[in-house]
Amino acid sequence: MNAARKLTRFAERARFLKKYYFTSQNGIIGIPGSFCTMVQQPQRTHGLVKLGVIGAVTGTAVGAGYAYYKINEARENIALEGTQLETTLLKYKPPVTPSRKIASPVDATGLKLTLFQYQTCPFCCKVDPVLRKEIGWSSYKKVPILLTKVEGGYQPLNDSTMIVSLLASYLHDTSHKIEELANYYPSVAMHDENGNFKYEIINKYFLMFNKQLPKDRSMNEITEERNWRKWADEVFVHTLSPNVYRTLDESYRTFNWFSEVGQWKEYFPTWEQMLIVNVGATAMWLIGKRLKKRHRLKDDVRQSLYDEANYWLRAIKARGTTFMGGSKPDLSDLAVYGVLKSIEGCDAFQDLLTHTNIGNWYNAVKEQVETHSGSVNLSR
Ligand SMILES: N[C@@H](CCC(=O)N[C@@H](CS)C(=O)NCC(=O)O)C(=O)O
Ligand SMILES: *[C@@H]1O[C@H](CO)[C@@H](O)[C@H](O)[C@H]1NC(C)=O
Repeated sequence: MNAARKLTRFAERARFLKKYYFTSQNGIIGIPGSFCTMVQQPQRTHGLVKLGVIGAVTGTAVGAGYAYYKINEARENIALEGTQLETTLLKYKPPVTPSRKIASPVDATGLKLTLFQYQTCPFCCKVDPVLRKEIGWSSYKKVPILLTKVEGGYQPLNDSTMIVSLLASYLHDTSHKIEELANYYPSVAMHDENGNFKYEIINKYFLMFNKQLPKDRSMNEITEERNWRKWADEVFVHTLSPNVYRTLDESYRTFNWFSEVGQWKEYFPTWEQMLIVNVGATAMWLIGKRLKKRHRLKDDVRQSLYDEANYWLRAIKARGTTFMGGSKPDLSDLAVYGVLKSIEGCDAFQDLLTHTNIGNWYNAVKEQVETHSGSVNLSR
């Protein structure tokens, strides 16, 4: 099982998931990369085992060796429970060439940021609107990662939600240093509800207001914003994969779109690109079915997508404002927008526009994001 998991993860990260990244010279933004499978939990590989994709690897010898290794690893992980990772600075910038640089004329933050991302990854797209953002140098292996230039080096920031919370906290009170704020968001060792070991930034949805609550916002609004951001990460995002990889045909179209947006033609030889699209589309179509079960989507997965979108829209309607954040998008608007932005070129997105009213809200956020890129006052 574990060998299988390793192989799957390897395949995921391997060449066919080409990454690119971005630098913002004096402020905000980044852009395209490629695609994100959005299958993060290890349990997903059990399906693949059944599919016999890697049956041969699970020989008994390997199995026994692995079992021993795993038992030890599990013991060590239990000993780690509750401990925090040190936040380390990089002395030098990793030698990667940005695929795009953005210098905003209206930036007043003085921030120098480099975003490592996949263009069509929902988590990455969440960071995109606030700012935007390759990773052999990092022991944290997911994207997005944001590199921020600080005194004496570069501070890597790990998780999309934490990145957004940290930057919003910084913009709220720029007297704080980024590296100080990073210490307020520690990665803590823990075991999740399935007993899997992981590091979690427990307070990642919280902004550090430093005793000065924003004057124009009620406690209730702040709490709501947090809950909706959580909903975007824990509920809404899970409706995507089963939808964009719903049928083999759809899965192919989705991959062709990734290939376009990620400019795979420029980055891979034709044969490799074909391999990626074919293997990727097929694998994700299969994995999509597992994810549908795991996240208990309806038989008609589109319906689940529409239902969640409508749940979101009803809440905005109840407020009587254009955005969840009022007359300007707040961080929850940006989170939901980011998630949807990652599937903009998919059939599922078009269907969502025809079957729900989300287009008005989506375009309104889009306009704000596009006209405010580089602005300090993005989330007010
Ligand atoms: N909680 C993380 C999730 C990020 C994530 O799962 N990123 C995917 C791409 S969409 C990834 O890098 N996966 C590689 C892996 O899991 O090893 C966040 O919000 O940033
Ligand atoms: C990011 O993750 C790496 C590896 O898990 C860790 O060493 C580093 O301290 C983390 N960064 C922050 C800011 O927590």
